[in-house]
Amino acid sequence: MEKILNYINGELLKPSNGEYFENYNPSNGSAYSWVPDSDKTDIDKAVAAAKEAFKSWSKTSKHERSKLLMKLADAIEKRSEEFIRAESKDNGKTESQARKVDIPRASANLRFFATAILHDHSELHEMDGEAINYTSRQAIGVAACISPWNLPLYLLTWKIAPALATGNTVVAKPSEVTPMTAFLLSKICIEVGFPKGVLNIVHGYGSKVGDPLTTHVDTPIISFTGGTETGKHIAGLTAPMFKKTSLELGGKNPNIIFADANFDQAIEMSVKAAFSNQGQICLCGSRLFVQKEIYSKFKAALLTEVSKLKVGDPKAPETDLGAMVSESHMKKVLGKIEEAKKLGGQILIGGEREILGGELKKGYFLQPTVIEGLSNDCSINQQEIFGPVVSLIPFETEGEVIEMANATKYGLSASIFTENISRGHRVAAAIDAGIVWINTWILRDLRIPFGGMKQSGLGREGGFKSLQFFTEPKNVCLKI
Ligand code: TXE
Repeated sequence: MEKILNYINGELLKPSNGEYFENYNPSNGSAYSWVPDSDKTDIDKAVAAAKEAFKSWSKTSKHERSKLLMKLADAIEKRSEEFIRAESKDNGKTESQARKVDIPRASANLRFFATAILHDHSELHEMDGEAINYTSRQAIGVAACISPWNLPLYLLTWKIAPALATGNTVVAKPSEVTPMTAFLLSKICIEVGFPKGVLNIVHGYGSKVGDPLTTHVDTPIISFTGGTETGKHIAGLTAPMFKKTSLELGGKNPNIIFADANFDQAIEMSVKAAFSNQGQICLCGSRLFVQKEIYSKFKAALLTEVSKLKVGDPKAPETDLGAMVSESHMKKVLGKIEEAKKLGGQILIGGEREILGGELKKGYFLQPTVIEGLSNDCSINQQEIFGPVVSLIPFETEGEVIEMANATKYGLSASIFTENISRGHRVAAAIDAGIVWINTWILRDLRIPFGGMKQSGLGREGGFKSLQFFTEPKNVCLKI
């Protein structure tokens, strides 16, 4: 089995302790590579390398940094089929999802921030002839970038691109469950001659590698995407150290269908919002609120569409849902479905593990599942399940659905389907969420602020928000 290696100071290195753990292919349940079981020693080495590299990288011109990031983007694009196959094998997601979304977005993230730095501007405040204030923004130091397993290369590049573009150096920690495409990226860095120490990638378990990274005295910036509990843990450790922290956490996003919605569009988007990437996207619409007048018709059409979804081999182009990321995550989701039944929920479709034949018989496949009959305040409608499970909830009035939509600890995103434009804007304004879509879902412009309210996170990423996060403003006041 292939051994994945850490990428530290421009070299591919074994973990200092020589230990590895197994990495599984979720579609057949078998181990296929070894992941470094790194620890504090590796983190210390990586941070030291990044700190040293910061001295020169922070002084390179924007054009030079931009050119190097564009080279990385081009190299990923050139080898995109290899990345697509690797992402699908490592994560269980369909190759078509990786081809359409994950891998093109990784290149797009790098290109977006490589060019954004060329179009940024600074502020100037004049004081009526008495003084001029100008505000410059400078790189901060070593950024710790911690990414999850659901969109492995996509979310890793979403963090490292703005961090590097603004002149910081990086120690990245990909999820231990999906390390492969980050490993491929480190090989590409070597191929394109990325300067040593500027990007470092250390693999390993969350707390064993994550804690020494986030609490390291030389990592003043932390960018994290993952579960809310881990986010709380990181915030608790790093707040007393006054680190600049961005936390992108979970969601329990409402998808609201009014009776006057474009029916076909609402059905199509609701299916996509519930089951894309096996429901393992923080933006998934897992609470589906449908207005009473159309509830029965909507439910019937939804079930018809869900019954057409094909769970199968992630490599096959006709597959809609691939495998869940890990056995433990699949079991967690199955446990939530059992809990839903105990709470009185009716499973309208799905609800079981899908056993496929041949080589895939031990794969972690789940059926797309629709549940009805649960109150909005029960655990299933309050906790992030992060699987192909959607809960149908009827509502009568606009006021009632706004109240239910907001009655969670999360506030990441929401979708509203209505042909009444005033209602669309009114409900969007009333919903506690960082991102609201009207008549669509997950339509993303990389310039928009991305992030959540309440326990969905802290801060915003995206566009100039990311450039601001990874830089420190400094105001200079010049007396005239
Ligand atoms: O996430 P973790 P898990 C949600 C989803 C899921 C739950 C748990 O509900 O069921 O979180 O998933 C690293 N210091 N989301 O346990 O642990 C870890 O190694 C520093 C939502 O897999 O939060 C990985 O790289 N880092 C979500 C990253 O944190 C630590 C995406 C995320 O893993 C760490 C994934 C520590 N002490 C899960 N402990 C989203 N919002 O998109 C772990 N990590």
